[in-house]
Amino acid sequence: MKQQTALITGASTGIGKATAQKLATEGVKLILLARREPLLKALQNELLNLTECHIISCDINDHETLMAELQNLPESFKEIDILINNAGLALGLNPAHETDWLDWQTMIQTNCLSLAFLTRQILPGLVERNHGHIINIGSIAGSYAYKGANVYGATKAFVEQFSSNLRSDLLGSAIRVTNVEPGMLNESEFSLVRFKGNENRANDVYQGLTPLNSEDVAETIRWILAQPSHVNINRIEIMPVHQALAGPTTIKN
Ligand code: 8X3
Repeated sequence: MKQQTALITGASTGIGKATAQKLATEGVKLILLARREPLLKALQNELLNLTECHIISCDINDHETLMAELQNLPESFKEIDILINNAGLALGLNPAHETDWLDWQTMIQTNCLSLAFLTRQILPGLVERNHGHIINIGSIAGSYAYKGANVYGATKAFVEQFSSNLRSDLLGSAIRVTNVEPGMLNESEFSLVRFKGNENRANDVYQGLTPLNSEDVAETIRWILAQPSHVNINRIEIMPVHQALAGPTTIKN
């Protein structure tokens, strides 16, 4: 069987990096996309003995550069089998009327527009080869409302519905689409970005509970990809034991 090639966005840290590490152990060739070149190079070096990696250091919101990079992929990376749309962010946890409009714009731009843009670029190749898997990283915030999630949650609801609608459009093909919906996750820059570098606020979110880590989600992605080719995991929701719809628990063992 042909060696698979996966394009992972937001590959330099968190879920993206953990997924790259996981898929490398399965021998999947990787296209790693993120803004920070030094981090991508370090990851490429780390995975050197496991698989081939091509790195694209560019802002996913720079669509012109992104398109040029995709058009100039090295020959052996041109046929992408797996797209992991992981790049995304939350900014702020303030009530809607106290938020920064630019934060809303950035979240919609990155989480919705750029995810849709990249998917639109990759889809024709998948359809032509009648093969492939798109894995979108959504969030529990796309299904459940909580205070301060306002536009972030709405962007993840977009990702969830976009995933379902892609499934409808691709019905009759062999292409699979999955929306992965993690809850509270540490060991990534997610919370630090949300609170704009304020480490105390970022860490406060996880006080008294054990959140998911990126490896938990990466392992779920490995499992999704390993399903027989006639099986599509549509959505999968993953929370830490210490999180439920009521919010983080205060009960301690
Ligand atoms: C982030 C998960 O629980 O912080 O996507 O909203 S949560």
